[in-house]
Amino acid sequence: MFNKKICVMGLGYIGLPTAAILATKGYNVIGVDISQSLVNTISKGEINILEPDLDIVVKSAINSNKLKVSLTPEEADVFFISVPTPFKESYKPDISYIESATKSILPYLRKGNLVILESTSPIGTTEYIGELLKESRLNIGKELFIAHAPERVLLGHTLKEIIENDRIIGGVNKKSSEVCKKFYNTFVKGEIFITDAKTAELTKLVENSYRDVNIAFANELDNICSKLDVNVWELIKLANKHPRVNILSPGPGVGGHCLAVDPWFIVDAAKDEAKLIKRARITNEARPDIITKRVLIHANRFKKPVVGALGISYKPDIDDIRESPALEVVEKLSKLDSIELLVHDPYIKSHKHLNFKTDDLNTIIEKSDILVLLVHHKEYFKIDKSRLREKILIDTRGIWESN
Ligand code: SAJ
Repeated sequence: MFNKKICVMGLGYIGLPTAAILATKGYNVIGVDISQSLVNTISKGEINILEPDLDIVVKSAINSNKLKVSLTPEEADVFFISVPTPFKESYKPDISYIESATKSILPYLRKGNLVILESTSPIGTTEYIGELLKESRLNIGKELFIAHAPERVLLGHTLKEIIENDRIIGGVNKKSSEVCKKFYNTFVKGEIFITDAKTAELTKLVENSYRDVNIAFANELDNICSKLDVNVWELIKLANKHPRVNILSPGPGVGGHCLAVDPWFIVDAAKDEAKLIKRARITNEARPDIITKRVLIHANRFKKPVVGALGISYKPDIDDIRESPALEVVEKLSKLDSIELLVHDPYIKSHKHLNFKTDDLNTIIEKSDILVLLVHHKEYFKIDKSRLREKILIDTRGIWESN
């Protein structure tokens, strides 16, 4: 089995660690990406994202020659598609990256190949890949196996979760599911459950929508508590003492490329039915504005206050700013002439999309009249609270207010 060749299309947050893991398992892996600079970086054994131990695994995979990277695919036994699935205007899913990755592997397909779609996808995408791949003249489901195996990893825990998480596999037919399951069993320790392609697609979307709806509930509680002048952190802590209550944490909104995107795919597919899912998205999307207004209410009491914003990434201890609500708050604040804004993030010192520069944490704490905590990075837990006594604190993550 391990002398098989694997072609991984898309070397992002999922594709690269998957390619590196497969290479260290002994597979011959060719990793493909459309970005020349990314291909150059990885071919040197380096990486461009912050993910524990990924640098070590990629370096060893490249050095052992088991992982090669390229701009174009090659013939292989198994093809992975792990490219982004964003949305376009009006929250319509955009599967153009999947389409072009699928078309680009067409000339390399042979009898017995397995094509796996790992990207989170709108309902019907796996079947559609089957349609596109008919051009290979291979009999789909008999000579060419196609399955959706949605990724489930939590950034920051990627290497462990790729191997340990249970997986859902939905093939275009039963044989495709079985062939795919057999392959995953060679590197996944978690249990593997087989279903059809459509159910696998919806399962993945539902997992992230479930979390989004639950966070929306927590965010709504924060909106309510702010109106009623109740400490939301104490409220949630107390309510969670009930054996069947487990409320998540409010925050400045919901970021990342999953929770903030995937629920819209369900709304798009079942507009009239997915009412709660849509409402949750709207509630979470409104949060950056609500937090910005909270800052302004305090700022208006000063002539030109110094506002220190702590954290830019979409969640703690990563450098990912995709759909980051913290970044949205910072961007809104950076447009105001009535305040002087200072920004800090331990993982993001500068970024081509940011129109502000980041400052030193100590300077920010010293100079700020108002401190708004947007991301609960480890470093912020270490701030000496006596230094915060004179400041107005807007703690969107509850690290100062909860105790
Ligand atoms: N957040 C809150 N309150 C909470 C928990 C999270 O505001 O109580 C916010 C975070 O700050 C962040 C956002 O939600 O902005 C999303 O963070 P996350 O840690 O919940 O999830 P992701 O987006 O990093 O990863 C999710 C995971 N899905 C689920 O937990 C159901 C992961 O397993 C998926 O693989 C991933 O989406 C994906 O790629 O789909």
